[in-house]
Amino acid sequence: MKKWIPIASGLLAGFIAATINFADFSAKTNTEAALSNKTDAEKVYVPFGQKDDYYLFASGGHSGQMFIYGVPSMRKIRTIPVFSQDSATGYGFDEHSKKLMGGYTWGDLHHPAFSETKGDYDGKWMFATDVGNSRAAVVDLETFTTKDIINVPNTAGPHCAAFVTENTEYMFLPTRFAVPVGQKYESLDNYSQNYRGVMSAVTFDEKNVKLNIAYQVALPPWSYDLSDAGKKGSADWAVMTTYNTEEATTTMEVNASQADRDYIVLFNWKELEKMVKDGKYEDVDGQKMIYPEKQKGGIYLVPVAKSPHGVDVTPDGKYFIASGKLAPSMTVFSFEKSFKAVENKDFAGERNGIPIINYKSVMEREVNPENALGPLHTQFDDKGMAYTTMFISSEIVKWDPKTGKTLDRVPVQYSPGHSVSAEGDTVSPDGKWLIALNKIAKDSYLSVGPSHPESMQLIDISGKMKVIQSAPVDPEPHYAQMIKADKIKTINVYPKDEKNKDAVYKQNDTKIVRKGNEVHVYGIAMRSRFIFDAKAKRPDVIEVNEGDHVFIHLTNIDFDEDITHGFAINSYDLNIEVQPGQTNTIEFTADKAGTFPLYCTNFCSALHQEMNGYFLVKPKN
Ligand code: CUK
Ligand code: CUA
Repeated sequence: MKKWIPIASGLLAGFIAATINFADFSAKTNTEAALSNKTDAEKVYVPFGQKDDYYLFASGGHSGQMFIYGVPSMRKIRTIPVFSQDSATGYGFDEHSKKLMGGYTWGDLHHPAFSETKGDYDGKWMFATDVGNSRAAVVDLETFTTKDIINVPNTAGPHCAAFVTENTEYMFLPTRFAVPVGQKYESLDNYSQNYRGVMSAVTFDEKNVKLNIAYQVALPPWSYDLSDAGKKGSADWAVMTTYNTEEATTTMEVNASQADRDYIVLFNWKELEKMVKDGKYEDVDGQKMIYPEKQKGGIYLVPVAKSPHGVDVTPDGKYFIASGKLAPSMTVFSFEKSFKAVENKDFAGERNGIPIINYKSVMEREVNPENALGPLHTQFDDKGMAYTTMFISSEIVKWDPKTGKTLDRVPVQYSPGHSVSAEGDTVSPDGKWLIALNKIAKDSYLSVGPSHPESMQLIDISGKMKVIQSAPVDPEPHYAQMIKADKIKTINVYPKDEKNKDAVYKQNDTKIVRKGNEVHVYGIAMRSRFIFDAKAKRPDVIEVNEGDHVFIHLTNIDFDEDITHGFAINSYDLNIEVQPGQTNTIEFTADKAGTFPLYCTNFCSALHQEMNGYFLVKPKN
């Protein structure tokens, strides 16, 4: 226990020390790079015509997007806009995505999570949450597009999420910042009484592609940091770390690190589900809210070294491992012992009405690799070995959760947050690659000024750990998941949807319909022209009156892979795309009179440059 204290009080010193260390590491890694032999190069070389073995889905942090890379080449393949506008794809401009974004322009995407079947990634859906504006999203992996976004009420930054249960029954969204229920005004003097750290249980309706909030839990007003769902024998349970159990309301850096202990919240979601079924909740603004101080039996606290960050469940579902952040240790806890402690009411009092499990009864071991500082997150290989990122000492430490023995370590450049291993969050990780998601890329790439990109370093973990490739990445890879490429089944073109009233597939069906001051254009995009009204003198011209409310429904009738068309109106700040076979709608008010060229933004044929027309807005008088 004593070991935790000196590091905790010296966090700042630790960060400074880490900065000083950069220089030595740099020299060492450069020499290593110079010596890197052909075998390493061959390992990451994916010749033209061949494809990568894995997809990497990396969080885009405050870019609000998700980045897709191929592994092992580390080539970037795609950006999927999720919470932020993206003019490259027209995301946030067309009606569907504009509605999804709910009036927000940006997001802070932290933890991507694949849908799972029996604890294995099934390659169908990808979930993510937005810490910036408290939302949750689902991405369809047939098209790599965002399909639904919901706002999560009573929550201020669902940072912990998203981690899904074994069969995607739920993802749990605990809050990073405690707020009063309903986010109503409340003096911070009443923080402990009136603020709450609400966790939401979100379900996914696959048939209707809708995210829903099943219920919420009004946890104590603490910060919830990371979570993970149980597996196999612990599948009904989930864990999450807390900090600021001090309930500090200012100068958090100091005040939220006072107590020696914080907690891991251990909860049984089957029990919570039952409470909801039995009506053991309160209706709060239409949400089913469970108050743990009133409804006992589903939620427990496990003491842990102060201010833990990550908590990760081992692939066999037997242990959960908390990382110290301020303490140089990883603590391994036993699920089985926890269940026993719950059964025997082996408690050491309670906090806010929630029983505290006896630390000694459930703690399996505290692991302190020599001079390893700032453990944050842990991943696993096919043999159940753990790989923990050390933020302050800038390295990955491989160790055995069953013995606590350090097996290997490798320096990374620098300050890794998460790392991700191939199929790393499943019940059967592949044991092939580990990617360090580094916060600092200093000395890694050509300079682009005072601010650098982040870096992702590919580590071969098949033998002794070795960094063999590195790729720059935009802010900010908080987390990523890596899936076997053959699990993802994309579609080539959007199928015809005869039921879609906005879609037009034949040139002669194109038309412009006026109803009062509303104008509906049913148009077609094809190589290499727009047709808005085939019967008109100029089929590629839209003419409206100033003040008209305009809807342009556009269908791409090139049912041909990769023939995407864009649609932009010059000086009107509008841009959407239609992928092969897709119909998209853009809605706006023609509030500027004048002559505005419209054109295809996506290079689609030799005559792409000719794919244009005019948007004419007749002035009012
Ligand atoms: S957090 Cu960024 S390093 Cu959002 Cu998963 Cu730990
Ligand atoms: Cu269509 Cu360029």
